[in-house]
Amino acid sequence: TSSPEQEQFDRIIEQDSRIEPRDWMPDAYRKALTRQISQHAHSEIIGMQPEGNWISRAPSLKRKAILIAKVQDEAGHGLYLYSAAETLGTPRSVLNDQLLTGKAKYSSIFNYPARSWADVGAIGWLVDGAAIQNQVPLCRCSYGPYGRAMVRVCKEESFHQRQGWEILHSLANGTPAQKQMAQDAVNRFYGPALQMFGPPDGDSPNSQQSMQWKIKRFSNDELRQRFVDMIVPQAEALGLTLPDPDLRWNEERGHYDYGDLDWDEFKAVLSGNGPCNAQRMAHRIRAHEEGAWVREAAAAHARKQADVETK
Ligand code: FAQ
Repeated sequence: TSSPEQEQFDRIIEQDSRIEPRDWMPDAYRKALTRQISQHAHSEIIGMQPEGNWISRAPSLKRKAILIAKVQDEAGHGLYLYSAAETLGTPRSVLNDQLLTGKAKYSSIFNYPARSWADVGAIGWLVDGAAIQNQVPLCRCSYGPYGRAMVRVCKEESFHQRQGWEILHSLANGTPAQKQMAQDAVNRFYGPALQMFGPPDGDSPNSQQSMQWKIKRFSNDELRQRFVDMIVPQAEALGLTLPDPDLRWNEERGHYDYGDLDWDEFKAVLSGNGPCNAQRMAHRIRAHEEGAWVREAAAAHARKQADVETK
């Protein structure tokens, strides 16, 4: 019962080749990608807020310059990803409306506050670290524009992770109060960072189909495990601990075992009841409204340019 188009699509997926914007694709594939890519874009944009909060209070000019560059990179990732999402046919204004009206999700992690300077370090190390772990396999995503966007994004995230690690390293080797600040930040961000990978596999409605389509290459739990395995030795190198009494090396599995995460908290955050959901949305809506004149000016400029070109 399969159409020639469907067969061609299946062949491309089977051969690990790429689907491009003008290729035929099943509606559900288009929809799944639009959902994931746009939510990824929204995450990058909302994700500027926790760290943006520290730009004016960074402890030195050098740290301020680095943080500005980092937050600007996130804006770039957001724009890049909106462009990739638009190639699937939904205009950016529609995707943006979905965010502003609360119909589209963004990553749970950005609903937590950045309370201290050490949090900026923990975000870089753990949040960007988790983002890389999740996004490196997305470089091989079956949809061309998304996979290609991820290549550059991952390079920049690697720099972000190192800057976060370096902030924590300085604090962990500073005064006892600074070390405590670093430990406190890690304690608060560890669980939420592990939840960035999404619900456990048994509770992940989209995974199976996404993996068949080679959008996702690994399951949520597989990537979470890789992340835990990566950060345990890094935490040791920092001289900090991870807040999980069940964390221990499992010789048989060749992985670290870790304790259950608070999935009730995750659900609460996803349904809008995290510590900063309301604040994040209010800020984004305000920024969008205050940016109206920029969009109008850009559109007027584009019209003028088009006029010049046709004359
Ligand atoms: N938060 O069936 P699954 C960054 C939703 S990195 C909120 O497992 P899927 C960099 C999920 O959307 C962060 N919602 O879904 C940065 C679905 O709901 P839906 C962004 C979550 O898609 C660093 C439902 O739960 N990265 O921004 C979360 O197969 C520092 C069921 O879940 C990406 O978006 C969550 N944590 O797997 C920026 C990566 N987890 O849509 C600034 C691309 C799940 O059906 C500063 N995305 N949900 O209504 C992905 O890899 C996947 O979409 C997953 C979820 C793994 C997030």
